[in-house]
Amino acid sequence: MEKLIITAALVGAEVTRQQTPHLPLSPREIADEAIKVRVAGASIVHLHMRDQFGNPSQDKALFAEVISHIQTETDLIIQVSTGGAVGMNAAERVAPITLAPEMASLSTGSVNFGDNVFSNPLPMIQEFARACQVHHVKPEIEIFEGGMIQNALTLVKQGLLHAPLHFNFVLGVPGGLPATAKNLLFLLDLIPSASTWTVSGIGRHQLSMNTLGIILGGHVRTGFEDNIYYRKGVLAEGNAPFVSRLVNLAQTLDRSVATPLEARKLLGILPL
Ligand code: KMH
Ligand code: ZN
Repeated sequence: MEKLIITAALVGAEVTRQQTPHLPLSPREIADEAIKVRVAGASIVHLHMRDQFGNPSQDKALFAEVISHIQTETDLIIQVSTGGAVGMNAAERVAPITLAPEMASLSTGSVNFGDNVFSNPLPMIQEFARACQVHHVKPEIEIFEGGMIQNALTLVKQGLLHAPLHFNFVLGVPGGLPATAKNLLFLLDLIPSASTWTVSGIGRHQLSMNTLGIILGGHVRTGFEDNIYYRKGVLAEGNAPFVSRLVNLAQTLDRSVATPLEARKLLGILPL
């Protein structure tokens, strides 16, 4: 199997300091968290920003500050979120792509998201995919439901996405596809064979979904965006302990962990 790429989704848009005191919020805190997960073995950081009140923000200046710290202090692959938070408009969401990071998330469909709807109409997806092309950003296609894969394939036909595609299956969002082995296998059957993929499990499903990702030859995403508990009732004291646990698990299962440079080659960001 190819080496394992570990993505750390450090912050997210939904988790609050009330839920966990360990959540990084300020640009410096987020950058420090990135350094810690790099030391632990992550090669990609998936980034959301928060404003001075801790609310989700797609402010370009905040992204620029954090990206500058991370690029100066690590060799991590930076993946900005274009999902932002439920209710944000397209102009807000696309803003960080214009900083030309190496990667950006791209959700290719709408899904119920708890009490809300994470809305991604096709024209918006096309706009974000075009922005990725203009700024030479590798999209990570976020899949919360099976039909989203079909939309991604439509964008391939339209010349807005190009193989090899990279997918992230986000399973277990309330209202989305549940985090089960059967659902993961179902999704894997739908993607083009040359694709790379990673898997994220929400809440208590994080570790089980990550374990399946390691065993099945995919890649894994961990971090506070998806889960704040290290184990039942015990808050993780940062994102790095999640990453360290996956590194240990991968070693136990005889899978080596990719460096950021190796991850760039596996994802086609750099030639092999
Ligand atoms: N916060 C969610 C509504 C992404 O980053 O691309 C969307 C999200 C997906 O987090
Ligand atoms: Zn996200």
